[in-house]
Amino acid sequence: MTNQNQLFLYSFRRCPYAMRARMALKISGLKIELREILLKDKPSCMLEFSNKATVPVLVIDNKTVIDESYDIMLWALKQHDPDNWLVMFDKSETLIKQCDFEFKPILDSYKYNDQNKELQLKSREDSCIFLNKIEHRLLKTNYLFSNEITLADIAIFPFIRQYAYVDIKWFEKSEFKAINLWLKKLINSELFETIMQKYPLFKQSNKTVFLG
Ligand SMILES: N[C@@H](CCC(=O)N[C@@H](CS)C(=O)NCC(=O)O)C(=O)O
Repeated sequence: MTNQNQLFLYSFRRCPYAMRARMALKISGLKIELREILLKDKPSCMLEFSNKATVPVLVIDNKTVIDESYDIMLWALKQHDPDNWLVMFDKSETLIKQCDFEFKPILDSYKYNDQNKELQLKSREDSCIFLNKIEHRLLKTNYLFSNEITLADIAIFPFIRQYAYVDIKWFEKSEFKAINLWLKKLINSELFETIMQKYPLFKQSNKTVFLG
């Protein structure tokens, strides 16, 4: 894989799945055309590449399509992994899957049930199983699997960020002190700031926009 391959990413700035894909693509150093879309107005060319109709979608050379964020991360880091994010890959897979398939539905229930306080509080309670797990890890090391950032931190933190902002005052005062510290470091990182910059919408802009 070289920079000669044409790569474009359909993305939505505030989507946590797209955030983790953009971070892995950015750290890989590959040149990526960024196609910022609106979820309520997806471009037909994106749907032609992937009828799943979710972001992120990575298109390689106009033919190969990767439309799962975790697979995009792995693909990018397999091309180039300058900070060794893949170093704990085998060990971190279970935790990432727990985030995606167990924590994420609870997060959605917590986030979208603000009209039903009882259900929201129940979701907050349920979320503690996963949060306790990562708090426990972060009491031992600066990041989830070591003292350096690895794949799991990047795959998981956009969802914890979303969770924290549902009720940031509560979260900051909660027992999850190590998570709070970890989250702040990742949110304030240069890499995250870079991938969170505002891009013009793909449909409106006639010019090619690159990630970063
Ligand atoms: N499993 C997918 C999930 C991606 C996903 O659900 N993305 C949301 C945005 S955060 C989406 O595109 N939803 C479609 C919609 O809202 O129309 C992945 O990891 O890429």
